[in-house]
Amino acid sequence: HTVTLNGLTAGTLYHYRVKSKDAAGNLAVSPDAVFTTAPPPDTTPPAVSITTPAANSSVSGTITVSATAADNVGVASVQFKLDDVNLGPEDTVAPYSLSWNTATVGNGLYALTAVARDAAGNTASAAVTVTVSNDLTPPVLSGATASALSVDTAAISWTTDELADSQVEYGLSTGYGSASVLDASRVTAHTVTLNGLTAGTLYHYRVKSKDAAGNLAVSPDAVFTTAPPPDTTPPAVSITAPAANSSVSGTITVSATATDNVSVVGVQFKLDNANLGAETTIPLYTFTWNTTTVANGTHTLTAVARDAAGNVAISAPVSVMAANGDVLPPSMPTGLTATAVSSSQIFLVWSPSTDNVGVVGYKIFRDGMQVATSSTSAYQDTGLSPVTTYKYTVAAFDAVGNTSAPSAPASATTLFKSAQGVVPASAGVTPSVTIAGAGPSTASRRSVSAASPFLPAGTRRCVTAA
Ligand SMILES: [Ca+2]
Ligand SMILES: [Ca+2]
Ligand SMILES: [Ca+2]
Ligand SMILES: [Ca+2]
Repeated sequence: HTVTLNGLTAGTLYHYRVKSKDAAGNLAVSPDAVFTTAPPPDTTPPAVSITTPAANSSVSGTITVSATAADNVGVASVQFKLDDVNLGPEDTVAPYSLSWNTATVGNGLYALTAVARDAAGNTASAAVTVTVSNDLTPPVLSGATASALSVDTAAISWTTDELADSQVEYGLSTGYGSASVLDASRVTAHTVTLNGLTAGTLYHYRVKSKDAAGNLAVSPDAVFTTAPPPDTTPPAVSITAPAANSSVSGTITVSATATDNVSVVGVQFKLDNANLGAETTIPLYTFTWNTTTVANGTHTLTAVARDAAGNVAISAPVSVMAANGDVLPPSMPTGLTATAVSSSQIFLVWSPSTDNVGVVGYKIFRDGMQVATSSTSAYQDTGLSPVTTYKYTVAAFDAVGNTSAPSAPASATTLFKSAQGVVPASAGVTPSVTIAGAGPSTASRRSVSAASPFLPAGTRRCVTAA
């Protein structure tokens, strides 16, 4: 038996029972049973809206396109479209989104659409208009220069008209071969320091900057030269005038020649190791020397040349003889002492004088009258009278007769005259000595009057007369 029921209400629980009657009219009725009609068909489309990007916004680079969608039954998928062309696959799982690299299309206006579909095939769409505005222009590089050069470093600077990263390629040729580490920070004033360069070497370089959109600009080739290696070679210097061992007087020109592998900065003349004037910095290196300012005699001239790196060289010494007229007297002798050493001799000694040229000797004055000269700072005056006081002064003189002031006076009194004689050793004899001579000479010894024979030579007795 099959009976089709029509005109039922959708999605409704129905009770039913079936009945059958045989040919004899016997009726059978089933127990109650139920069925539910199929639910009513989904005819309600989903609701959909684009959450990003905002309508009428400007977009660039890679962005996220996202939408929300809802349905009375269930959203089956969301399909994004760009100007009615599918953009990526259908998204069947919320949240509905898509990563879109806007650089894959040209700049301009686009319609972004999200189409939501339910399982019944109902669809709905929402659209926003966006402007794709990607940076398609590389930075403009300008002012690439190399500065702050040292023996092994260089600073490369340049500017860009927009924010961009920094890198420098460099090498010994336009093939470069080396590159600085990419500085990814985006700036408009770029500086890259190159290290580990070779001194005194020409380098080729070019600078590179990439904007945020990846547009790369590369400068033309340029060059720089690192600073030369440090100068460790001292100058060479020699005195060209005056000639060695020459005699100089008055005002003369001292001159030197100096050379250096780089350059001579200055030459300092020296006299006896003391600076002679200021350093001269301009070739020819000369100094005007007034030789009368130094003592006559031998002096040593040297010249010290200096380069910019501080290397110095000293010339071979040149000896010269200063020979100017001497008008300066020696200094006054001091410390004069007078000591009587006998009845006829007084010993003088004093501190030596000094002179610009040299002390030749000393004049000895006794009681105001010059009585002698001495080449040393001592003198023994002789031939004096016993027990007599003498006053002395001394004055120093140089080779041309310049004489110092006289020293402070010193006085001494000669001793009593003494005689050496022989006294007999006989008991009971009273010795008698007659003072008849001066000094312990043989003659005076002989002149001692005594009643005894002369003693053998070398035997001495001294008797002082009272
Ligand atoms: Ca629906
Ligand atoms: Ca750009
Ligand atoms: Ca040098
Ligand atoms: Ca003198």
